[in-house]
Amino acid sequence: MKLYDYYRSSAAYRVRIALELKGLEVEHVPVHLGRGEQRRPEYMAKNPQGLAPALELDDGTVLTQSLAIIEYLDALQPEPRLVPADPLLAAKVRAIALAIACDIHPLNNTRVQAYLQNELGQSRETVDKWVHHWVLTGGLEAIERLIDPAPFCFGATPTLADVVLVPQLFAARRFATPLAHLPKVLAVDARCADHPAFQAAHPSRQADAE
Ligand SMILES: N[C@@H](CCC(=O)N[C@@H](CS)C(=O)NCC(=O)O)C(=O)O
Repeated sequence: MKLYDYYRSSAAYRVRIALELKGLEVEHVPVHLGRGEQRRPEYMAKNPQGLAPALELDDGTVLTQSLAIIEYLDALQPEPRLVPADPLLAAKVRAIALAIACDIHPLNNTRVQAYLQNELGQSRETVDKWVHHWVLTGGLEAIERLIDPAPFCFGATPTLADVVLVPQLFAARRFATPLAHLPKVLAVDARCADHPAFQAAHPSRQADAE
């Protein structure tokens, strides 16, 4: 399998954590988002959304959308399970993952920030204010109230909730989002930082890191 990846893409980082947790090896193919490689025709042919990540299977099938890719990996190799078998717990885990992937991340994505600055003429300061507002309000501040760390978001082992939360915190720090008022979220992040799979997937450990 090939993962079309970019070291500091939080969506690609989610998939890297899932692969590491499951011990699955892939070839990493860097797509430099800063240079716009995601919009090259060769890449658009694989992912018509022009976003990272994409996972190309050995038969050439290409999967897009990080959560769909992770659910595929969870079905392919069920241990360790990232979406719990218990339906109630699964719903709680998916709620965190979806809150981040659907409600937070799209508002701090590169293309959204670039549009605010370049097309709508907003200053970097205003864009940072936008990012902080949408990442925190109804976002990480709500997640602080939804998780139940023990020590991961929902128990003794990482789930999809942790896999999606950690990259969002990496992105939040990149844009200097204040996080000190989120002790439960920070405790989960600190626990994950000690886990070898999360360490191996960290942006700073990727071959294309700058
Ligand atoms: N919902 C998508 C989001 C993918 C996404 O937005 N990827 C970002 C990097 S984190 C990207 O490729 N951005 C490039 C751009 O905005 O042009 C997923 O989960 O895979």
